[in-house]
Amino acid sequence: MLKSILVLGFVALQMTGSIVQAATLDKQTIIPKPVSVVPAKGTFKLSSKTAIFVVGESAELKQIGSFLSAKLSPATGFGLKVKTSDGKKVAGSIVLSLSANDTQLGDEGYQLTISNNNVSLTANKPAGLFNGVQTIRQLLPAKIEMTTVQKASWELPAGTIRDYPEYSFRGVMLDVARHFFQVADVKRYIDLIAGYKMNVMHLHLADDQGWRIEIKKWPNLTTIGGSTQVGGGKGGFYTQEEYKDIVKYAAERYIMIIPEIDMPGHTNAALASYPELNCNDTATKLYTGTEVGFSTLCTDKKVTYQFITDVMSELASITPGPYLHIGGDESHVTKLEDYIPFVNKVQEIVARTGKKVIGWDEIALSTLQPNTFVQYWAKAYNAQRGVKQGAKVIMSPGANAYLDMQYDTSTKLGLHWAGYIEVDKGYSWDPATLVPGIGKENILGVIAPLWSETITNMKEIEYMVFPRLPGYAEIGWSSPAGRSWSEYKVRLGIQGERFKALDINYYPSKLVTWSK
Ligand code: TNX
Repeated sequence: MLKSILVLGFVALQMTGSIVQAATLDKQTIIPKPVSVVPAKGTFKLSSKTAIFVVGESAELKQIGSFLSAKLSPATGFGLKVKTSDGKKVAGSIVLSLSANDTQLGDEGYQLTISNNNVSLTANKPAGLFNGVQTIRQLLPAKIEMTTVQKASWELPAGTIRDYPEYSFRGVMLDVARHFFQVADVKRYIDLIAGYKMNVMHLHLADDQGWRIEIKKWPNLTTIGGSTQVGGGKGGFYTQEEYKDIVKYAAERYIMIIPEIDMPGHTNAALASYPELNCNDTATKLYTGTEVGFSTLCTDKKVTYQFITDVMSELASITPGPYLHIGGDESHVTKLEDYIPFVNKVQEIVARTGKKVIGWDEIALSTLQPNTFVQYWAKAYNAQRGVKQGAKVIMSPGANAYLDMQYDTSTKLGLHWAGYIEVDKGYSWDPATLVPGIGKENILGVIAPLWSETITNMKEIEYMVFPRLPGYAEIGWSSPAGRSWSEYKVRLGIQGERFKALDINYYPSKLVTWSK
């Protein structure tokens, strides 16, 4: 009798949480799923004595150490110090170091080794260490993401993770043109994608409804073109200083910003700002509706190309990344015989800035330069045509990866022209087999776009983005051989606690059992 009470009591204790040992490393629910996980006995326990050591004198490594400390300190209350080490293991610490060339890990991979005494994170490059830091966050209880001191047992299960991405491009696009979003919102979005090891944020900076980036030689673009948005609200724009601040914030999280100026269509904001960009020399009216495909730059005017040269040069000068995105989609009122030479000329203009061109799949109708990239969103035929010209493809298929598509018929925000994308549909596709004739070797990576015709604030962004975003991160990072919806949805459900801790307004899809 007494014995069975004791046994029951023990079982109950096991179930109450705080005294339960963390599940072994191979039972962890990391997203994106790592390449290899080998569990070992024991756990590493964070304490007020734990320090973060970076090996060698490197400002960049110290910054990654500080990032980790800033993530772990608020909830634990431990105030983890970042120190420099000569490489000798210091008991009870987390050690970040760059290793000799571990070719399998590439530029973004890492190895994380956890024992009772130490956590050792190694990588070839700082980006790999930063990715490993995201894994450390996910190995701790979800409360680690909270900003006030929490009670929990801060343990990392022992073992070794070796991990590296399937694709080098993994990210999101945010449309800041239809509705404008403040710098603080863009930064929050950057933080959220960084946690899932994404490394690209594509900003759609100009469309019919608004021009959102300061161009010093063409000031009306922002004073007039940036003055409104869908629905007639006041719009807004980023000064070049603000844009540089976004770029820097992203770079500190190993995220590249790709700026897009859409042309020759989707240009009403520019056409309303400068009469000379119109074939009839008359400025258009500002536009606050949501139609697409009605505007075009005047493709046979000299001033048009002067304008593009100035815009692209200024954009290149504030963008350290190698890409400028020229849009090129839905130019329904540009004749094909004008569109093709236009795109060819714009490729030359961008080449003169030293950058590489990305454009939506329609640009494959033109003659692509060797360094031009095609972003597939709608027409397989266009993307295939790009590949036949030797271009690499970025996968953003509307029917699979558009974050503005509604989840189902009950979703209030968003659109459904490409169909409904429930969380399972968003997850269950493979970039390398989606389009005939386009294989892994032709693909740079995956970008999930959020168009903002119906999206007006950060909480709405979060609702459309979560919980689909971790799925896109996993499609970009993890091998398709190890992916299945039935296994993934369990891991996703457990992320629900993290979404809560991060105060993310996510869509609680009924297809997933969300842990509270
Ligand atoms: C199509 S995707 C567009 C955008 C719209 C989006 C809405 C693409 C290259 N063009 O202009 O915002 O659909 O889902």
